[in-house]
Amino acid sequence: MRDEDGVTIRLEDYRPADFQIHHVDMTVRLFEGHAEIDTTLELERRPGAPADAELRLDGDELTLTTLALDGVAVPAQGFEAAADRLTLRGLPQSGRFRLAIGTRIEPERNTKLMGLYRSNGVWCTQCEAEGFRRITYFLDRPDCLATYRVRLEADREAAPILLANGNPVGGGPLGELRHFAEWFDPHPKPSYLFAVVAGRLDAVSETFVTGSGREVALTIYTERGLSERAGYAMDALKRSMRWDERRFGREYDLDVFNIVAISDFNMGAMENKGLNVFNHKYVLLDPDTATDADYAGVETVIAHEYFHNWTGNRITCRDWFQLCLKEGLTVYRDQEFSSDERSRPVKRIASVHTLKANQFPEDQGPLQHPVRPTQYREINNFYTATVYDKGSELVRMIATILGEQKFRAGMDLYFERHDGEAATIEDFVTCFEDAGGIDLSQFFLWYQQAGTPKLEVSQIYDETAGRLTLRLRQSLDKGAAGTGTRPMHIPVRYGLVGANGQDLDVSGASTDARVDGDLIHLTGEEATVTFDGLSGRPYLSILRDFSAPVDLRYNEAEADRLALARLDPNPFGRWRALTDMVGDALVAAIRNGQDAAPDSVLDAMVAAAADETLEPALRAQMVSLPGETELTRLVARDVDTDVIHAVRVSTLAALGRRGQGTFEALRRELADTGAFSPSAQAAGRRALRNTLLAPLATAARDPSVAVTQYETARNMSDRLAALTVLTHHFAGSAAAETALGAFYERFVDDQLVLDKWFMLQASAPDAGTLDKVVALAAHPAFRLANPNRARALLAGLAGLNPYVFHRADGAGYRWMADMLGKLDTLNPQTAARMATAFRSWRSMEPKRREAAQAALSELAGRDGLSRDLADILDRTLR
Ligand code: 0A1
Ligand code: ZN
Repeated sequence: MRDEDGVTIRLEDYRPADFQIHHVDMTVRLFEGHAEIDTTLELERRPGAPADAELRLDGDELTLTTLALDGVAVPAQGFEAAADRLTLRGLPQSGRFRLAIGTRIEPERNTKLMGLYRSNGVWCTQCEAEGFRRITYFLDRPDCLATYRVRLEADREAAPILLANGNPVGGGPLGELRHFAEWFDPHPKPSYLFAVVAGRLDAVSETFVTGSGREVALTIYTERGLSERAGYAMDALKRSMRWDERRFGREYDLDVFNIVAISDFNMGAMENKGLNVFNHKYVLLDPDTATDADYAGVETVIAHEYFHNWTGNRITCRDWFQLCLKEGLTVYRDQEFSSDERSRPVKRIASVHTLKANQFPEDQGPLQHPVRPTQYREINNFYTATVYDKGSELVRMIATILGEQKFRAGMDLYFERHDGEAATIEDFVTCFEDAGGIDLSQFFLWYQQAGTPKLEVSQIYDETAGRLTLRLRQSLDKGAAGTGTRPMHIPVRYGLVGANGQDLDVSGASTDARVDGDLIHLTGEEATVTFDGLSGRPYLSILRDFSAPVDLRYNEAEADRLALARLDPNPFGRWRALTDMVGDALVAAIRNGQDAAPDSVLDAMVAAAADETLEPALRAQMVSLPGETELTRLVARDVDTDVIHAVRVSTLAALGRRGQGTFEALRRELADTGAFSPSAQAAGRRALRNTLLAPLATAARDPSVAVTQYETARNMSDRLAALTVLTHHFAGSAAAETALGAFYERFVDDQLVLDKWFMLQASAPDAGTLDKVVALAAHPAFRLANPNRARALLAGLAGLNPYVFHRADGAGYRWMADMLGKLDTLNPQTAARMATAFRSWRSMEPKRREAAQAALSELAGRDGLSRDLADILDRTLR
């Protein structure tokens, strides 16, 4: 299905494989320096497949050692073997047959971290999307489901623990030095969910009893000496399992559930059936080394991978174009879990913040693609914010449109209808049409049309008639993906807020659209909604809870925003009004050469921080200024990051001056006393207290408040917050250098904390940062081959530090391009991912734009780039 150019894969070319693999029997023999894999496939020609169809198995950097058909070596004319393909001809026309394939691989040399590799001595695998073909030849596509029996053999010293998917079925010694273990997974699965792990690992275990009384042994494995930090992850796992039973009626389906935390991993984690493999960053926590954000991240990722057991594993994807079928849905589920476990409005605000920060720029730039793409060159490059986060928003909109009960009925139908299948987005959406008795064909455009729709809102109030008229208008540009611009079905949740802060009754609205209580279904280009009999002009709280992922354009009076920020009964609405006001004020200051945002806006932030009717976590969100990266997005064209930096810093200091008394009192009141709790409530108090640190310290032009906090901190959230203020606002000062040095000494043996140390320095908006980063790249603790460490430095600079990355002299771009070139030779997937930092280069002012283009073009012109990196660079430059 590859194109003439040999690389483009298209959705329209999908067809099922000619052969079916019913069962896989595998023996993995691990040795120092290499591994031998013996695989027996139980195959059958698919009914209707052409009689002359060849069996074409995928491979990637493989060496074939043996090949036998039903026990007889295949003669040379019967097959063709290359590193990336094994082709067999003349296979039986009917009935099952067995193909035995031997391969030999070198996990130690696998720096791509795809397939079987070694991380800190531990053998582990990553097979999504196309890693299984780096272990053996296979129909490495998600619609080929098979049962697997796996036997692992290894040295007993080097690998006392031997794990694979499914349930353990046997094991024992093999002579004096070696041993084996056997696993059987009864659930047919695609190869991307295959996993084995072997090594010296510590463990924590607990038992979980499912709703129907089945006992499941839960174990989390870590590198030696770290299992004490897995307690919170275990707790999160048990809560996830219970939640999925309650909320979606989904029970776990094997006797064991294993999680392994490893230190070299390209992504966050992987949902392999019964054997999840995690980047240890999303497992290991304790108060001394992890922040509250880390705790929330672990909870979310543990839940996400667990939820995949039903949405991804039991029902998988027909092809990789359907990736959002499992990812969008599973993100929706993990977000719902966090909302139920923590605070719904705080979680919603955090998700919207992430969506705008990561997905909006993607959707509005050169890497734009529909939630369900129709073509790709390298599937690894489609694990994007659009597939995950916008994909989740689409599921959320379906839930909003159907309402809670019908949505649940649709989910039940989906599980019932497609369990054990490899499904499509059409299959998924049809379940909600059937369960909801509703036509979602227009809604389906959300999966097909790329780009963020604009939603323009205006209002007219007729004083004498007591009539409010709302106008809504949607539009969608043809962006880089070149998909359609047809009007979509946009659910717009709203409220009318009276002067006393009460929601008015809106049931009497008259409209040319469909209005369902507080939900306007905008399906045409425009709609008008009219409310009569009002005794005064209400405040319009629009797009409550961000009911659709749109770019809201609402010419809202500042007085309305100030009022809504104070009294909207919908907490999301309060945050929305305030942050839109703050964002607009900063953009105006940046564009008009003003020093800082006006006092009226800052005072509203101070008031929000002090509002005791709101939970502290929400107050922290409301008193946070947008970061420089966010401002870069908001300014959108002819961006000068020096100006952004200057205005943001003066605004921060101005905020500290306006709020000084309030903030100091709050910080005293919220001071850390008593024992550490990772609860959302305790974390919210820390968040509010720590958010106030930067404005206070910058206003005082004095780091001492941060120094004191650094020295007295009793947990990582407080310590890191103080260190961030020191390194980012007092860079190069003795106070900052002393604290950085002390931090390094204290945590020199802790890989996860050292990542923070690298990232903090790379993300400091300071003229001296680039030199520092160059030196850090030569630091003995820096390892480009470790994705977390590489990300700390490269994404710390290019993703979190626009002031330095977008330096007018182009030095930031050149450094990044150079590092990406080096990283690409080791780990193309991670290099490609980090190269996306260049995606907004066209929104820079001309000088920067030119410098970025030059750096990008130089890199793109190099010989031997990976397909991963070349794909990102080509699309970014196109
Ligand atoms: N399915 C995983 C994400 C994932 C994708 C690719 C990987 O390759 C290195 C690893 C993980 C998830 O959504 O959690
Ligand atoms: Zn996922």
